[in-house]
Amino acid sequence: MYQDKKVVFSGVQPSGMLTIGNYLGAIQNFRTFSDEYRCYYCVVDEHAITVRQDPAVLRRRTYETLALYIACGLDPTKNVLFVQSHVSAHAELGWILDCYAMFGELSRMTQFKDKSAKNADNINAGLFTYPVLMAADILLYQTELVPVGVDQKQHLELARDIAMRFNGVYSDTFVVPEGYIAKTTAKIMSLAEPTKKMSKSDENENAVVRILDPRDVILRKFKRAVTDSGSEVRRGEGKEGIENLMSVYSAFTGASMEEIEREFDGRGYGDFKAAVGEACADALAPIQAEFARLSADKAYLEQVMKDGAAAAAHDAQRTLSKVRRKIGFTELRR
Ligand code: AQP
Repeated sequence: MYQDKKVVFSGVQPSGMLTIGNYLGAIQNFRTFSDEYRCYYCVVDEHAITVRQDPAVLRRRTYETLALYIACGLDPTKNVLFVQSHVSAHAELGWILDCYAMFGELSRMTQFKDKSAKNADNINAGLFTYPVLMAADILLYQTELVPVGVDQKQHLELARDIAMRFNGVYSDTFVVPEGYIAKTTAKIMSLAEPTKKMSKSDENENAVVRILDPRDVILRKFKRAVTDSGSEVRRGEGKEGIENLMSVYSAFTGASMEEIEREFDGRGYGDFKAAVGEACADALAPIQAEFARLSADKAYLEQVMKDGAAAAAHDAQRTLSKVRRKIGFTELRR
């Protein structure tokens, strides 16, 4: 705990331009904790290199992701916003925790299986141990709550297991974190294949709506979204595409699923898709304007990075020192 406040930690990989899945499943919820909790929101660039990245693009996206955090309402004076590779304690605790995570449990991670299938020519050890680094990210700050999309639930369970295992061996060291998963937006689906998660690294541009997509692109992507052969806007068997669009519409307008069914009763898919596109574009417009303003001020973003790294490194060091002592590493005396 920091200054008697409970801690929230979460991160986003700069592995592509962020999607409305990242926004609705994660970032949108981040700011709800800023007043009550000590919040750490990290751009997890060390996770991003588990998949091959172009260095110049990774650098640019790291700045963009930080700027998007701020543009989405995360005030750097109220939240610790930082870049993972600027705080070496993450990699250090990651290695230590590797020695407390089991090969069998890592082999069961579905994201490892999915990403291995997608990157068959680069199934590197980092891809395999990714959830342990994620556990280190979380446990370093004595985190109580981790707001994430449902795809990260399994990794979060692992972080809890590692924390409990370590605490069991050495006495209480880590807070055991809880996940915070938003109800209707926990998994926004691909617009092209509505049974698959929307992912920022999807090669099919029509499958994803990006936070920075221009209005006409957003409208076009929703218009083309794959649905079903019916015409009624309602939930049900075989209607994953429509249900996904309803979740998006609900998230951007605040309407409940029942209200949406009533609002679009008898109006057909064309009308509904246009309304979803409009609602999404309207909600993203202020974020896009703020992003453009911030992107023009690199000095400001660098200052945020610097301040965030200093604050995070200071707090992370307290946990790391405790861990080092408990496992029997020697200390260098000054
Ligand atoms: N489609 C989604 N619906 C709801 N939440 C989502 N998240 C990701 N996609 C959706 C949540 O966004 C946060 C950041 O995700 P990440 O960058 O750590 O990586 P990811 O989960 O692997 O996201 P992507 O977009 O699928 O990235 P790539 O394509 O690089 O693998 C997390 O809280 C995640 O749950």
